[in-house]
Amino acid sequence: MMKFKRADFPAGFLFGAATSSYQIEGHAQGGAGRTHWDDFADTPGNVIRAENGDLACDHYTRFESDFDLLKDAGFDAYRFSTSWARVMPDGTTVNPDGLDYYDRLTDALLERGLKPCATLYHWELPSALNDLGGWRNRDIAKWFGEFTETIMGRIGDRMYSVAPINEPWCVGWLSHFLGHHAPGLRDIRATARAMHHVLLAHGTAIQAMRGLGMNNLGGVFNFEWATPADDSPAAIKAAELYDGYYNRWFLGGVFKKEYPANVLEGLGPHMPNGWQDDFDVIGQPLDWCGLNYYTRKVIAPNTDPWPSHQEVPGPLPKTQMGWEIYPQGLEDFLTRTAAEYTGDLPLYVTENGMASTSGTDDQDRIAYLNDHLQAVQNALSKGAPVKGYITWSLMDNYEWALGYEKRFGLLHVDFKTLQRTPKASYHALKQMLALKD
Ligand code: IFM
Repeated sequence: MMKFKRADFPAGFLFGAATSSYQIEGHAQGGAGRTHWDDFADTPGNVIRAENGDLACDHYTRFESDFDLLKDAGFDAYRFSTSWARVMPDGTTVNPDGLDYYDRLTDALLERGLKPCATLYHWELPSALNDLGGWRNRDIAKWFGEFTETIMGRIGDRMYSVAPINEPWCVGWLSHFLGHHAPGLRDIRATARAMHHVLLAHGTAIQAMRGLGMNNLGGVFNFEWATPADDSPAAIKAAELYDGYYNRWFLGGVFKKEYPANVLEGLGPHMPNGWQDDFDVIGQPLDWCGLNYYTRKVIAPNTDPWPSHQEVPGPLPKTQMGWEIYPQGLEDFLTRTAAEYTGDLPLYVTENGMASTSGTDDQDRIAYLNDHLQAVQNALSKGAPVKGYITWSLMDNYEWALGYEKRFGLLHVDFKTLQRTPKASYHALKQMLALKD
């Protein structure tokens, strides 16, 4: 069971569960357009068993009963994303069914007293826009602003909160430098451009939503703590660079209107012309900052070209993803973000959870959640203004290049029958959330 009660957290502290469109909806339904993730998954070798999100959890037709389960657990909020290609199949032309879908989904949340927390983009770009260069093309900011106006023009009046882009590091570095996600590039020039344009698009979307009169707008960033492999100056420098391009690039751009110097050493020569003039858009004031946190990495130097380092195995227990379990990193990121970047701005843990092979008796997930909620408590007691905790994920789903075998859900999904079965972690959280005094 959970070692906490809801009452152990400050009054009004929000608890929620998260998902994303492509990972659960069933992208082949409802007139959605082809995305660069579909192209990536159709390319041999990119995704385990070449699995894709065509059906996924069929949340597209089952969202009402999924929200019943969310409500029955006692959650306050639901973090979901809107698929650009469902709303605008070719990136620009509106699909009325797509807008209707998110309209119905929003009302279904509100009818159950759940707060809708939207993310505009969670990694599936219309292929037609990828054909034009995708995140490498500066025009993506304009296209994304138009998408933002279209979808939020329809549902923005009923959102509790909105963030433009889930995990900009994944859009930039993971997808253009490491090539692990769509569009699967390994190209430093593409990386520099995507790392910048993703923030330009973020700021453009914030401007668009302010123009619609919306508030409670934030950014959702992912973080990995970088631990030097040893005490040597070279290992410390390597870990600082990992911290720079993983964590500080995005917080620096948005909250300080500058990029870390150690990252610019490598990316600077490849940046688009005039990037220095974009920080007023990138640094649009926000109402909150969201932190997605799962793990740390142990970093050692190597002799490769920049960034000249590598991850080495760490000694801690690992999840099904092979990720070390390191709750201290969550406490440290919450306190460091407030101290160095955001001050009194509300912080939310917008994703945290683990993939596990333990099926419905997921005691390991309960332990993980307890340890990370303890980290939140520690950060609160040090003064970090943490206002909520949203776990990843409501249900087992499509874990991108790793297909359907990595299970992050509070609900087990049988991918043959699509039946949902609450796991022990679902029941434990339900019990915790009911303890209001
Ligand atoms: O499944 C992903 C999600 O799409 C973004 N954050 C991390 C999760 C687990 O890898």
